[in-house]
Amino acid sequence: MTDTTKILTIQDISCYGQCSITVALPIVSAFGIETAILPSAVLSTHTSGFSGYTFRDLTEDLPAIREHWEKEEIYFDAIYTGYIGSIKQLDYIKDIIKSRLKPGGQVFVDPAMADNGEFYYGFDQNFADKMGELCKYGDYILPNTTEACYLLHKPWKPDFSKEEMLEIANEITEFTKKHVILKGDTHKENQLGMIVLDKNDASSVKFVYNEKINHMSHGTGDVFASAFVGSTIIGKSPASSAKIAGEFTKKAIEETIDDSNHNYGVKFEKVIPHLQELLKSN
Ligand code: PXL
Repeated sequence: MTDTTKILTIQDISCYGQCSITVALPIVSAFGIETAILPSAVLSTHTSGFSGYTFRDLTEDLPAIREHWEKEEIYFDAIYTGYIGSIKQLDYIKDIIKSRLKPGGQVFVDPAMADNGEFYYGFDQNFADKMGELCKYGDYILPNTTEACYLLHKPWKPDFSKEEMLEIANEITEFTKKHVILKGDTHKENQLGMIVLDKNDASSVKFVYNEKINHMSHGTGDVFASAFVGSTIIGKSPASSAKIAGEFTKKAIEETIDDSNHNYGVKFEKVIPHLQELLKSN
């Protein structure tokens, strides 16, 4: 990373609810990285646990924003995508990557579309198949097991064995240029794990674990992905970044767990002041 490293994140703005851009912008910025945003949609809240939310689709703004950035010669060192508002945007995002990513720049794709065996509201297999095409532009992909199973057209279950996780991680390499971070390994008691691997290096496979907190929270995938992107860009290895992001997310859940009124997201803001300690010890 240099003083001028710039990243672009493309995901929705959920005005209330601690997810997507309202998580990515503060977390990636906390790593000292200049962070530009491209909102894929504006919603009054996120779609998990709220009803009657507004949804302003910004699909047709994407090419117009790209064209303006082309005129201004604005480029990015990395592009990080999350929740995407429509199928058409997936093609527009490929155009943005081709046009605005600096040579040698890195792409992070979090195929945020499903969890716990189900699609988020509004997504389906057709979307997942198109998302798979965007994933193939990724130097890093960060699916949970539900998203991986939809990408692979495989049945999902809440608990996969270590061998099954490895099989999914290997199969999902079809959808990345290089790295896989497969989240949601539950085979070890009281631990939440992930598999981190580089598809071009058979010896790179690592299981990374964090203590499991038994609490269902929204937005944790976005907190994890944002902390992973920040750590990777400042130069940490994929396995260290996964550990740091896992610890960051675990601490955010711990900050939230005793507040029964706070079930829509996690209090990641309380963890930002501890980021430097996390970086030093990993
Ligand atoms: O955290 C993923 C996410 C992002 N954006 C919106 C969502 C969700 C999950 O439900 O609804 C709008």
